[in-house]
Order: sequence, then structure tokens, then C-alpha cells
Amino acid sequence: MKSTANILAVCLLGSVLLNCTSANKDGETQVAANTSVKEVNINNPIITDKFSADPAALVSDNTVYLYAGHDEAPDDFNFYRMNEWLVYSSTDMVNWKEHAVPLKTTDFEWAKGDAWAAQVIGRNGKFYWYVTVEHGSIPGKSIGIAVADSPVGPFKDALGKALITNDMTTDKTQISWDDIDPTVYIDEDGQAYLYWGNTACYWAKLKDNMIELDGEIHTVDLPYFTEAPWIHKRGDWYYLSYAYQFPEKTAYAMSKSITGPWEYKGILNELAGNSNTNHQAIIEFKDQWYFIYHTGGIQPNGGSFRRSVCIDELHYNPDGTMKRVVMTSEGIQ
Ligand code: FUB
Repeated sequence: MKSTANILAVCLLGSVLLNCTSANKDGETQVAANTSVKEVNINNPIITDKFSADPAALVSDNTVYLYAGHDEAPDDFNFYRMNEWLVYSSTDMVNWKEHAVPLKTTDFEWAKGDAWAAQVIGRNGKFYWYVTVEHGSIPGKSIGIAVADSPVGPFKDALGKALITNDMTTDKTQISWDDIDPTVYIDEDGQAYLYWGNTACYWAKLKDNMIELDGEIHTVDLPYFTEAPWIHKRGDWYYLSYAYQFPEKTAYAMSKSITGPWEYKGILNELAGNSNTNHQAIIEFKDQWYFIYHTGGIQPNGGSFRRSVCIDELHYNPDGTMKRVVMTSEGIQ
């Protein structure tokens, strides 16, 4: 992967940073322009030696851990081929260190592949990784949980079976791939919530042990919900961002409670170029908010099934709504 800069762009910072007025020997006034050159690195995508997708991020101990699925589809194969997840860490959002592959679909004996979107959360010194995989015996996608003592693993199956299987939601949606894309949030009172879904957006409480549901599965109505819910909180607002329509944009809703009602607020990020998915994660780190997503930005073969994680800044309006993301090549400097 790339650490700081692999491509260097040099830009003149407005050309003139400081104009100095001085008198020459004839007494005429001259204006001398002091120009300054600022180096700008092309930091998006942040990983360039392999394809990476469906980012999720965790802040722990002054470090950001970035988790992604590994897009392994060959150039002539136009669907997802994903067998493992990846983990990277950074203390500045610019330089990323790759760690050993922390989790594969084969680590779940009951699963038969498809390392789709996932998210890690810490609780009581353990790190719980909620993953999407194809179930081996119950047709359809499912959600499993891995656990580790460190954010970089090693992770192992926490439950020995799926937490969510397709047959648990067929009363709500008939498709077999609706139980995907888990996002987890622990509220201030310690109650943990799992949101997930494709076509329908589901949520349920988790028990304190983080590996069992605590109550029934609910559905949230969101305009054009496709998939990829992500919950975050800023101040007293909860935010539920998600992939909207298909090809996907990112949209979001806000609420004063994690259980809703959610008020739709509009589009947060535009189509991710030549990738028909966009899959966002949102975190705050060292007083700056970040929007982490994927594009098909690595050429010539990047695209919907060979995606790459990118990061840009996220900003808010005074009323708490989020400003539309500006996807950049420069990323975080
Ligand atoms: O990577 C496989 C699937 O594509 C994810 O689960 C979705 O969010 C979409 O990005």
C-alpha cells in the first residue's frame, strides 16, 4: 500500500502569498511577489497495492483502525470475489500500516464465502467484528461475529453460528441478500444496537455480551434505502447514513434517538464514479470528522468489483446537518 505520496502534485498556492512593497534607487515603488510552493500529495485511494472495499473504521487508543473487504475479482470477472477482510492502522489518517490478514470467511465453519461489508466495535477490552457472509446451509446472506483481544486480531468466530440468517427476515423481504452490511453502535446508557440490511433497513438490540439479539427485529422506513447503514452520533444528534438508490449515492437521516423516528435529510455523497456502490463509514478523530468510502479509482481495472478505499473530510452545518462530501484525489494531507 501507499504510505504518504506515490504521486506528487505541486501547486502554486495562489501564486502570491505575500506582496512586499519597497523603493528602488530611483525612488520608484516596486512590488515584489514572493511565491510559495506547496506540495500536495495524491492520497486517494489510500490503498493502491490491492483492491479494498466496504470500509469501516474504529478509533481506539489514539489510533484509527480501518477494516475493509478484499476485492479479489480478476479483471475479467464482473461480480464480487471476496474471501477475506483487511485491517490497516494510522495515527494521522495519512500514513497507513497494513497488518496481517485478520479474518477470512473460512474462519466461520458454518459460512461458505463472500466477505462482504462488516464493522468492528470495542467493548470491555474485546473487539467484536460483525460481518456479512454467505451461509453454508441456510440459503442467503447472514451476519456472523468474530472476537479478538486486539483491534488487529487474531479474530475468531465468537458464536459458532450466525447471529442473523435470511430466514429470520423473510416476513419483511423476500430476497436472499437483505441480511447484509451490519453496523453497530453502543449508546451512552450501554445499550448496543445492530443495524443492517439491503432493500429493508433493520435494527435490533444486542445483549451486553454483544453476541445475542435482545428482542425483536424492527424495520426503519428510509427513502430509497439500498444498503450500507452506518450509525454515528455528534452532539445530541444520531445520524443514519446509507446507500441510496442504485447505482448508489450516500444519503442520511437524523434523529434525537437511536431508535428513531428518523428524519430524512438528503444526499451526502454523489455517485462514486465507475463504482456502482459507495459504502461509507464516518468517524471523528482528533477533532476532525472523516467520510471513508470506496470508488473504482484505480485504473485501468478498477470499477464496481475492484474497488478502493478513499477518505475525505466531513463537515457539518450549524444546525447539525452534514455538508455534502467533496470527493477529492488529494484526500487527507
Ligand atoms: O462488497 C459487497 C457488497 O457491496 C457490500 O456488502 C455492499 O455494501 C456493497 O458495497
